Amino acid sequence: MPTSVATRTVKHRTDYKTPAFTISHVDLCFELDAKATIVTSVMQVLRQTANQPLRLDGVMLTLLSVEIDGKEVSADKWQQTTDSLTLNQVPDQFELRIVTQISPQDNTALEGLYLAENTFCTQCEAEGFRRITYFLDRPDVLAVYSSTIIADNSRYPYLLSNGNKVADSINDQGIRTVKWQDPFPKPSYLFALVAGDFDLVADSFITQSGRNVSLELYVDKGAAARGDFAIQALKRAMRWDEQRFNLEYDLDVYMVVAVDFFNMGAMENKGLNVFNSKYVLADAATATDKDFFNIESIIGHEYFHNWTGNRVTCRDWFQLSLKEGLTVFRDQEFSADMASDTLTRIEAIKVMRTAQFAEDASPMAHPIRPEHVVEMNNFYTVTVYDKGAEVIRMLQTILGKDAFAAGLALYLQRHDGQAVTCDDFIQAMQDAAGVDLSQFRLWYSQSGTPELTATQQYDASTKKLTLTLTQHTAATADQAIKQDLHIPVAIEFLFGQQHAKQQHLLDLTANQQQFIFNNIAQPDAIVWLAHFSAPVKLKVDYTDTQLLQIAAKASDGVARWDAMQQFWAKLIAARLQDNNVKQALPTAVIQLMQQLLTQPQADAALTAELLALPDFDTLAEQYQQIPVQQILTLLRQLKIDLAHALAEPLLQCYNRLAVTPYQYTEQDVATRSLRNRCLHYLAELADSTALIAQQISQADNMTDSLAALIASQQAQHVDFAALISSFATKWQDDAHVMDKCFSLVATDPTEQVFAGIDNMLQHKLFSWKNPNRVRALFSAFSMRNPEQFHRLDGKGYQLLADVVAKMDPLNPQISARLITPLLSWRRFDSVRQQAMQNCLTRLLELPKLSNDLYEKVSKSIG
Ligand code: B3K
Ligand code: ZN
Repeated sequence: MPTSVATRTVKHRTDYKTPAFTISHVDLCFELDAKATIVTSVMQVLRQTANQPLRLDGVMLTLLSVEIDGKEVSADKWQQTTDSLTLNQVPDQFELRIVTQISPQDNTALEGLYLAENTFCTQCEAEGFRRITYFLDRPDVLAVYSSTIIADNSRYPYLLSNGNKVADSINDQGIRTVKWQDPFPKPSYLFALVAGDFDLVADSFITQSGRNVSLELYVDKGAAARGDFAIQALKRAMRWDEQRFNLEYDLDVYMVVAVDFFNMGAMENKGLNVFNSKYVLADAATATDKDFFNIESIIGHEYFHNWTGNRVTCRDWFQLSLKEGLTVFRDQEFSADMASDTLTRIEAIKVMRTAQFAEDASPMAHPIRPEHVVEMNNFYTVTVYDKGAEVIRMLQTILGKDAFAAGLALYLQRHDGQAVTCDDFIQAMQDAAGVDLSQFRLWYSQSGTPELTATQQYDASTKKLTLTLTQHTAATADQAIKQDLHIPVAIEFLFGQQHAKQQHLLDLTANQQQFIFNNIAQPDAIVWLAHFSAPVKLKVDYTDTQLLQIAAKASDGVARWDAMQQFWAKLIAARLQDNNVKQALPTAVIQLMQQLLTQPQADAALTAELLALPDFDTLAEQYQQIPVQQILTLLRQLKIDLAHALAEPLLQCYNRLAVTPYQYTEQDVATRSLRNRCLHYLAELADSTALIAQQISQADNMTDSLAALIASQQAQHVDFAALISSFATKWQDDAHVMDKCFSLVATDPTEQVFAGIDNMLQHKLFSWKNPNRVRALFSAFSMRNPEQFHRLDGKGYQLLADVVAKMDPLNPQISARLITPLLSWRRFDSVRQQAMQNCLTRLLELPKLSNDLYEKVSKSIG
C-alpha cells in the first residue's frame, strides 16, 4: 500500500471548508473482474467557489481516462498523487467521465471494493469510496446515484446496489447487466455494491402509511434457516421506529447481505445494508443468547440509521457522533423494549465503565466530537459511539421523553436531505424544548471522565437534608483545561422499614452545588446517579450496610446491581490495601446472596447480575496504576470463597431452574443466565466435573454448552482439554462456532494458552485475512485473558505485537484495533511498562507502518 507523508497529515475540525465543487448526479458502471474491475463514473459537476481547481480523492487506482463534456483530457491537464487527481482548468458546470481499474482480489484491507470467498463487496465508510473511483469523497457532497453492474451470471447471479432495480438482462455469453437507481441523494460513504451467489430469505413489511416494502436477506448458500431471526428482528425494528419516533421506511426494498469477511459489525448503506454474518445468522444450536441479543440490536441500529445518518447525515467526519451516538441511543432504547430493559442498561454501563473510561484515560482520549484526526477509521470508538449515546440519553433525561421526541422530529424535518453538525442537532433540541443547552454543549467538546463527589448532611432538629455535589474532570492526554459540565444526577432516597422511596433529578451545573430538601426524614441510603444518569465516576462514602440495603431494596434493578458492584469493589480495594487475601466474607453479603438464590419469584436475569463479581476491567479502571496480579488473585479467591459459602443454595437454585427446549424469550434467557451463574461458582467445588459434563451432554443450545465449557476452563478443571477437543471436533466445519472455540482457547488462564493458540492457527478454518477469525483468537487473548496477556515476562505483549505487525500490511483497520490494550502502558508497573513499550517501539520502527497504526502508536509513545 503506498503511503506518503502527505496522507499522514493531521486534519483539524476547525479547518472545515465547504467543497469548491459539488456533484449532483453520478452514474457508475462496474465491469466486475477479480483482478481488473473497470469502473466508469459519469458525474455532473457544479462549481461552488470561483478560481479553485477540482481536486478529487482517489487511492490505489489505475487511471485509464478522463473526459470533460465528452472530450478526452490529456495527461498534461491533470496531476496525480498517491491520494488525489487534480484538474486545474474546468468549467463551472460540466460532465466528468473517469475510467479507472482496480483489483478487488488483492484488496485485503476490506475497504473499497473487495473480493472475498467469491463475493464482491464494498465498504465505503469512512473514506473507502476513493478506493473505487476518483470522487469528492466527503460526506457533505450529496449526489443521486445510479449503478450498472456487469458480471458473469453463473458465478454472480445476484448483482445488488442501492435503491431500486430498474433494468436486468443477460446476453448470449451469460453476462448479466443490472442497473440500480437510488432516488435519494447520498454521500459516497453510503454507496454499496454486492455481487455473488446466495440463498435469499424474502419477507415483507407494511408501513404505517400502508406501503409494502420487500425485505430481502442474502445469506450463504444453505444458511437460510439461520436468517429467520434477523428478518423478524428487522420487522420489529421497522415497527418500533414508527411507534416510538413516527419514522417510516422510504424505499420499496430493504436488503441485507451477510458476509463473513468484514471489518466491523455492519454498515448502513442506503437500502443495502452489509452485515458481518456473525450479526445475522443464528439458531439455537450455534448461537448464544448474547448473539441473538446482538443481532437484534445491530439489525435495529443499521435500520435506524436510515433516518439518523442517511436522510440526515454528517457535514464532516468530526461530526460522526451526530449519527452514531444518536443511533446507538436509539438501538439501546429498542433493545430495552425488546429484551430486558435492566439488562440492556447494565450492559451499556459495563461498556462505559470498562472500555470507554479506559479510552478517556488513554493516549487516544478525545471528545465525542474529536478535534483532530489522522486516520478517520481510528475514531469509530467507544467514546464517539457509546459516550455519544450517553450524551443523547442525558438530553432525554434533562428535557423529558416527549420534548426529546419533539426535538428529534424538528431536527429531522429541518435537516432532511442535508449534511449537518452536532451543533445543528443541539439547536433543534433547544428550539423544540425551549431549554438553554449552551452549557450542555460542552459534552461535545470536552474529553475525559468527570468525577462526581457526593456528600450529605442531615439536621434532625429542622428535618433538613443538604446534599452537596462537586464535579472535577482531570486533564486528559488531548486536553489540559476542563470546564464544569451540566450533569443530570438522578437520585433515590430509601427510608426505613417501610421501604419508602423518593426519586429526584438534580441538575448539577456548577463546580460545587447544594441541594436542600426541607421537612424530610433522614434517608437510610441514597442511590446516587440512578440508572447511570450521566457518564461519570462517582465518589461516595457508602457504608457496607447502605450498599447492601440499596442492593436489596432500591426500586431500580440497575441501582441494585450497581450497589453490589460497588460493594465488591470496596471490599477488594480494602483487601488490596491490607494485602489480605484470606479474610472471611462478611456475613451480611452471604445472607443477601443466599436470599437471592432462594427467591423463586425474583427476576432471574437481575438475580444473575446481582450474584456477579465485578470483572477485571471494571476494577482496573478504579486504579491509577493497575495492580494486575493482586486484582486477579483476589477475584479468584472471592469466587472460590463464595462457591463454598453458598454451595447448597447454588446447587438448589441450579437444580430448580428447569431445562426446557430452547427458545429465545426474555424469561428463558433469564433462567439460563441465572442457572449458568450458579454453574460458574459450582465449578469451583470439588465434585463439579460431573455436573459440567451433564450440562454439556444435555444442552440443546449453544448458550448452555458454552457456559459449561467456560465454567470448566475458568475453574481450571483437568478434563477441560478433553471437553474442548470434542467441541472442536464436533464444530470443525462451522466457522461461527469455531470462532467461539478460538476464543475459548485464547482465554485459557494457564501458560498452555500459547501452545493452544499455535495449534488453532493451523486449523483449516483459520485465515489471517478474515477479521472474525483473527479477532476471535487475539482480541479474546488480549482483552479477556488478563492472566496471560499481562504476564510479567512480557510474552503476552510480544504475541500481540507480532500479530499486529503481521496484520498491518494486510488490514490496517484490524491491526489498529488490536493494538488498543498496549497503548495504555503507562497504567502498569515498571516491569510491564517496559515490556509494553518495547513492543510499541518495535512496531513504530516497521518500514511500512499504516496511518491507522502510526497514529495510535505514536500518540502512545510520544
Ligand atoms: N457506520 C458503520 C461503521 C463504519 C466504520 C468504518 N470504519 C456501522 C455503524 O456504526 O452502523
Ligand atoms: Zn452506526
